[in-house]
Amino acid sequence: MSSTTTGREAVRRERPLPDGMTVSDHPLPSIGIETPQCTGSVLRQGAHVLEWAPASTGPVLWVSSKAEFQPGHEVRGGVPVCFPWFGAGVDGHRTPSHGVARTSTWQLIESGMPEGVGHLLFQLTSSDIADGPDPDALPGGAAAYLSVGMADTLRLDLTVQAGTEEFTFEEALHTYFSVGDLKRVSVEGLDGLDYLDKTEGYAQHTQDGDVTFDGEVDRIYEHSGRARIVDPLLQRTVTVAKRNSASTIVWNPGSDKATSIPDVEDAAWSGFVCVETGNVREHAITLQPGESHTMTMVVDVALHPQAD
Ligand code: TA6
Repeated sequence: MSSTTTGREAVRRERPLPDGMTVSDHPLPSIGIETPQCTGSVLRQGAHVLEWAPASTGPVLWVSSKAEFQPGHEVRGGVPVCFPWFGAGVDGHRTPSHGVARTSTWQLIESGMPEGVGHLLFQLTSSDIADGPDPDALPGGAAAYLSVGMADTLRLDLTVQAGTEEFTFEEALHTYFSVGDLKRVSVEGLDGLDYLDKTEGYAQHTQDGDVTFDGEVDRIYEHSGRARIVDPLLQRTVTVAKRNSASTIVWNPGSDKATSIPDVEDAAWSGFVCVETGNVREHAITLQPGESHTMTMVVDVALHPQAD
């Protein structure tokens, strides 16, 4: 494939897409999905689910109005894939932040509409990161696969396969959820759990009750179950279920820090919350040659119309 192949040509050359899926080059090479139950879009760069809107609830994911859609630049919103490290990595010195996967172009290796579910499977190998900031980030021929299943639920499976060498990695699906007004939102399911508070140098605390938001929240919870984002203004509860994930990261910059984030409108901080499915820090995964690991996230939305 010539280096000048555009996203549209690349996707066409890889395989014809099923009805309901369309290729676009703007703002970045992406695949639009329309099923009987939802619409959505996925960027080739980062195998990055950008939009997901069930017909019954409307958009569930948040994308910054100032998101930068440039090749090799992280996109603020949707579901960035953090891999093979989270933040600055376990040693605190890795760059770019959150790893090389989210700014690399993954290969589309499967697409379909099984039983009306929009399905895409992407692959990331060493050749896909060779021209990036850390060409050695996938040792021994390791590879990653992201399976996307879009319907009235959103299912993502991130599978990592070790190659010929032992491979230790962190991972997270850094999901940005739209909310009506974060000051009125609570996150349930984390009560009584220990967490590391990044705003306090990773000091350890125990969650007392539901998570509420008054200022910056940046916490890594010891959590392998479900979390629920209860949104009274949008009159809905978003449930984030998962498998093979020991870390739940909850993040919002708050009003003060939001002003220092160039691709977030100052006032936009109250319109989203990140509830991230991951395995980070002491829950980094180590695979022996030939082993693989799959982390799964399943999101669904329940409406609860109520007198506001
Ligand atoms: O998910 C929490 C976090 O690690 C925060 O510390 C904050 O840095 C956020 O990710 C955003 O990271 P990004 O690299 O997307 O700006």
